[in-house]
Amino acid sequence: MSATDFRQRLQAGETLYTAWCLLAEPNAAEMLGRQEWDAIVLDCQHGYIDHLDVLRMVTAVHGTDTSVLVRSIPNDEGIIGKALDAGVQGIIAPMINTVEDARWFAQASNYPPVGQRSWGPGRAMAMAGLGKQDFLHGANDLSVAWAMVETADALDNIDAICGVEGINGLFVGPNDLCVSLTNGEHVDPTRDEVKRALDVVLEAAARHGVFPGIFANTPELGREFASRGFVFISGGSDTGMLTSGSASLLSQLKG
Ligand code: 3PY
Ligand code: MG
Repeated sequence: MSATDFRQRLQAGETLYTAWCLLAEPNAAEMLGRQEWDAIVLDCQHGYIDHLDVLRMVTAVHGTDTSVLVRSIPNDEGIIGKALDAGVQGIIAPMINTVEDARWFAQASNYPPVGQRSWGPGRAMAMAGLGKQDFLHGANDLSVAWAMVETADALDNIDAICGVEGINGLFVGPNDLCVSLTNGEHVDPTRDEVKRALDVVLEAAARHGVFPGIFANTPELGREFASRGFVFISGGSDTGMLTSGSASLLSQLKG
């Protein structure tokens, strides 16, 4: 197993677990990379991670067996190209609600003829150990493009979204999905509306042969999602681990 095997491992039927980084701290990413996480996600949408941080965090994790993915920013194809050029194993694109959004995302993450990714993969090509020609022809299969399902619109358009060539996975954001399905009333991934929506996502993923992934707010939810058939599951953020680890230590210390 190596960090670059992310897509092959999913194809082989493994269920992979990822830590979620919000802090722009290469050393923290490296510490997570040295543990048993299959992957870490660098969150450029809600985390404090910018273009340059992505490069620094990817290189910090290099040398471990942990894969690195980036959650991109809506309507920002720059971060997608830069992250792929830095050698990440996948992009998780938020708020892919329509077939047009999915096409935009597939264009940004794939070289022609599938998309319009621009050439300049210095580090990614070195990591893959490939020359220019082989990288140009192989790169589209080296990473996974995850379209985030976070709204009622995305559910309505789910078949069109996963039918777009170059989209390899659906990744559910159950918090935003709950907000959307309850018209701004609730943010609770355990609600029945969300549970029913997860079946829609799992069935569409199976119909189209794309990977189903999901963000889990708690380990209990993560286990439930794995048993339902999700194959890529987030299991906690760096900030959450810092807070809960610190709270547990303090309570042991002070009694
Ligand atoms: C959501 O649950 O909406 C997410 O985007 C998870 O990060
Ligand atoms: Mg979200």
